[in-house]
Amino acid sequence: MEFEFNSVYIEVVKDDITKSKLDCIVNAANTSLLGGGGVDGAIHRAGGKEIVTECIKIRERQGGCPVGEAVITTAGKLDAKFVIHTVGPVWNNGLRNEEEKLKNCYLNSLNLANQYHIASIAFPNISTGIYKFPKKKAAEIAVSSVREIIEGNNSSVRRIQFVCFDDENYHIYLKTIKGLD
Ligand code: AR6
Repeated sequence: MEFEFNSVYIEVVKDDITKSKLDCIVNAANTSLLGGGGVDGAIHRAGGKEIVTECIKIRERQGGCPVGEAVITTAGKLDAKFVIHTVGPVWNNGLRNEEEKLKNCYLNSLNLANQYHIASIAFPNISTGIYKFPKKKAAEIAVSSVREIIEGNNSSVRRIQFVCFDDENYHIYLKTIKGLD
């Protein structure tokens, strides 16, 4: 399903994000940037060693990546040109500013994409796996954050994909995005 909003295409797809042919894919990483399970493990496996080599350099420079922030590396062997690694919050009953931190993941990833003149970007459903953020709330935050950037009207990003892996997220995103109409 695809929507056009302020000349930016927003799509919801059900897929494995490592297969994406867009310019940039976003990784739901952890603060160590050294890889892990879920989509992080899949991206590092498919992209090869080049990605972790750049992550290690970033660690040496700035000591990992704080929750809500984002860093960029090569995409190694993937079709994408870049991987933006962002660190979602672990859900803790909403008591630790998780909603704002998740919003920052989307805003900071899109700002970084703009700095690199990236035209198309694919997001996974950050924090909704191992980090257990409630899926509906996470989708609402993802869609509203993206909308905020698009309304700002000065980003290089012209196509944004929400890549859902599980049926539940896919249906939640379809419903949430229809609210944009
Ligand atoms: N393509 C697209 N989405 C995927 C894929 C894939 N190949 N694999 C999983 N997902 P998670 P988190 C979905 O757990 O909750 C890692 O160990 C998955 O269904 O990958 O942010 C990191 O190193 C879910 O909807 O990330 C961190 O320690 C979404 O991606 C921690 O997990 C996010 O699930 C981050 O946890």
